Amino acid sequence: MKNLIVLFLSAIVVSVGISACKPKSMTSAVSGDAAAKAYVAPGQYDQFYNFVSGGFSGQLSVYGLPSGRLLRVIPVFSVDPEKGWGYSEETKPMLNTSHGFVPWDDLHHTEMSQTNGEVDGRWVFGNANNTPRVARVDLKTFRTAEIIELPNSAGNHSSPFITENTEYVVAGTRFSVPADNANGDVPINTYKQNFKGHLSFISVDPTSGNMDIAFQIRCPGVNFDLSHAGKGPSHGWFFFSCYNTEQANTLLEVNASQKDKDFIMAVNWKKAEEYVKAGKGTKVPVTYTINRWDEATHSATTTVKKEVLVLDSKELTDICYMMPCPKSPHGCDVDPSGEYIVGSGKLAALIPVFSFSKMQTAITNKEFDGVYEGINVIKYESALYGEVQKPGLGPLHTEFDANGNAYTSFFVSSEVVKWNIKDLKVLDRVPTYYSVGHLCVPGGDSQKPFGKYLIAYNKITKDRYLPTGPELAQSAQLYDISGEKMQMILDFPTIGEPHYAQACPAEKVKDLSVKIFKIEENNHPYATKGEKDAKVVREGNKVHVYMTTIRSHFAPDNIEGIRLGDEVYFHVTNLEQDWDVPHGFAVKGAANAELLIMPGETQTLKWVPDKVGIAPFYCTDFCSALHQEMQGYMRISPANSNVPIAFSLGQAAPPTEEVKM
Ligand code: RUQ
Ligand code: CUA
Repeated sequence: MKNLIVLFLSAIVVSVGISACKPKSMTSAVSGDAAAKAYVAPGQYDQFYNFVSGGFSGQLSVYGLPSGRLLRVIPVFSVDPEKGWGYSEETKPMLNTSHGFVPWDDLHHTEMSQTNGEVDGRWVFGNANNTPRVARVDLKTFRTAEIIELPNSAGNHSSPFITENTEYVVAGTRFSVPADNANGDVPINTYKQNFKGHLSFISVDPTSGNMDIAFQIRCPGVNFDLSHAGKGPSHGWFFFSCYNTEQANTLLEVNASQKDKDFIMAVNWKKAEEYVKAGKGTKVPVTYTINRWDEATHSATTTVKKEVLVLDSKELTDICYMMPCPKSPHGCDVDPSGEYIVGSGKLAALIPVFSFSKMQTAITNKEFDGVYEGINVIKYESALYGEVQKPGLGPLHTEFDANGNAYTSFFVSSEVVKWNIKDLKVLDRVPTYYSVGHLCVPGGDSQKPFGKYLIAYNKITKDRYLPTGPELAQSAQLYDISGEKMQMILDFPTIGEPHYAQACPAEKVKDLSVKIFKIEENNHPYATKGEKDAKVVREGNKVHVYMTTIRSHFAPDNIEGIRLGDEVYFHVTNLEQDWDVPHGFAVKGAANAELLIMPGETQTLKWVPDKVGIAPFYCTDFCSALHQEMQGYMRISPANSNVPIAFSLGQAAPPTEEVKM
């Protein structure tokens, strides 16, 4: 058996090699007619926003479709010196975890909030695959508004998928590990006894969007890979693909590929809610953080939580059910009707499509095929609607259009295959360049797909662009899917590694986009609302600079009286009330990044001077014809100096006594 698997795996490796060379059909070139479909004239807006996960960049990038224009990179889990994210005092708390400040993560999936099963354009969620977290990005500001950590978890991959009214965002642990309150100092080969897989159901406040963990479900020690919520008739259920049901703890590429079938776990979360209400959960001591951005104070705060409510799938046996799914399922996708659940087995030669209604009947009639670690396993045939035969090699992910069609990506055979959900017949196939992972159709995992385009996010780029040394940007490919046949119309590079993405019509987002922060609503404790209030205040060895910016100067721009050993906090308020006039702020030698301060906002840069002398500072963002003049000086004296604090603007030099500006 093992040999067979090795053979099969090496066959895959060989075929990857082949497909990654030159495609057989060279009809890949985007023809003039096709290119016109992706052309958006200068000054014209795109029709869709596309929110693309950045993978190991930890960020989220925003593209316009169909042009493929990169509109913005939103920092989420990784520090971003360009925007001061994780460098300014206000943003640092956003990256706090129970491990302290964590400056990086691996964002795999994005999911937009929904109302009545339709993308509503309010928020985009993202998952952290390393230090398990979920982020919420506010689409009014295109900023990360909240990051919540997940206890009892390690690697959060099957996330951040949501229910049809954004009641919950889910997260299932990718690595099973001992629970946080259990003794984790155990031999790794006691995996089967000691390792557990927890699912988190994160509630989302419908008004504020604030997240918290409503409850967790303790599950067997498998690897949860991907998930999707039921919709319409299956609303109330969630589906998770599981691999490593062998519960191997080493050489998973072989040891977790032993079984013919792993599982898709169906979770009745409405039932779980009932158990929570009935007091069936256990409060378990844990530590996790919730970091929230406050738009009024332009600052983040961290709350440390000490407890989580856990339901046990072994005791409450009607919450979770296993559906056997061929060969290491990856994608787990629910069609717009909510009736069909598509499992994509990475090593399977077919695509199983499960029927929600058949699954319900099977549960009622107890058509089970044994029990897996206390969880009933539904008979494969009892839950199966049918199989798509010979679709391609290495199916990964499926998206849907509004016309009853499914689109599945095939990593090994580098193609996208369109098939009909009802009769399971393959309708069309197009090559991708190369080795496609996720797909995205605007609204393609909601009840109301907008269709029109499909984007393939590829893992291997090879010869698609001009060479840039050993490292190449990953590629995305845009297909027009409005006709019967898919047609590639654009090929564009991405930031980091794109995994899942979301897209929606521009109208859902663009008119709500904030242009400035109103200065009178700025409640930052160190805000300076006019130049006359600018000042420098010493408090022990801390020096607070209340600074303002407006085209094209800082107030104050000459500062004296700073000493070695001081910590200097520049609280910079941008007084502009005009769209697209940020000012930047940077200090020579600061072990820090720049600040980029939006109109009406206050941000703080901490600077610890390390040398006696003069340190210049300047505006980093070209804001006016006299941007280059937007600069200033600080004088740093020895630790024992008695040069008093002084500051000025528009005077030749500050007198060495306190001055009024
Ligand atoms: S993954 S290529 Cu979503 Cu991390 Cu499938
Ligand atoms: Cu302000 Cu350049």
